[in-house]
Order: sequence, then C-alpha cells, then structure tokens
Amino acid sequence: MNSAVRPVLRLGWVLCCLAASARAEAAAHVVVIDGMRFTPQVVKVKPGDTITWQNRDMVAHDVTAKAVNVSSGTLAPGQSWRYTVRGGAFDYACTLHPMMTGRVELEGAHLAIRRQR
Ligand SMILES: [Cu+2]
Repeated sequence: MNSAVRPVLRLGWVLCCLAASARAEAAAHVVVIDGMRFTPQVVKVKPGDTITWQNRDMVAHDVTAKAVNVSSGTLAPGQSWRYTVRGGAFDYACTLHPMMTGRVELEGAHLAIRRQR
C-alpha cells in the first residue's frame, strides 16, 4: 500500500469508530403516561439520549417544562412524543393536570440539578 495513503485511512478508521461509539452510547428512554401519572417519574439521561413519552391513559396529557422550552403539545390517548436531550435537568408537568409531574435528571450531574433550583 502507498505509505502516503495509510495515515489518511487510519484517521478515517478512527473517526468512524468514534462516531459509532457516540451513537452506541445514546440511550432511548421511555416514560409511560398512565393512570394520571408519569412512570418512571424521574428519568436519568445523558445529553444525546432520547426520551419518548407514551400516552397509554384514557385522556389527553402533555409534557411541558416552560423554563427550558420543552413542550410536547397535547398527546391524545395512544400518541407518543420523542424528545432528544440537549442540555440540563428539568422538572416538567402536564398543564392539563398540574399535579402530574416528572423530572429529567442528568446522570452524574448533581451540580447541574442543584443550580436549576
Ligand atoms: Cu395530564
């Protein structure tokens, strides 16, 4: 093989592996909405993870955290909404039933959670 080409190929291989491992680390979390509550109520995530809220209840709900501009809009029974985690932790609620609350926490980021309060 041409020795000038080899380092380029090696770099390409490294970048490819980095991209693959970053993708493998992003987890998909599910929060079920049923019986007028979010389960689990606290979901621990990393930036890049996705959270899907599935409304399995008999009435409409939403997922809203105004402080961080998170809003699912109304989720009719059977609907779901996927969110990709970008920043820090947040508390959320259902605006239709404000006693329904949940929290998104960052794994191993207790300082970030404390700062938000
Ligand atoms: Cu609700």
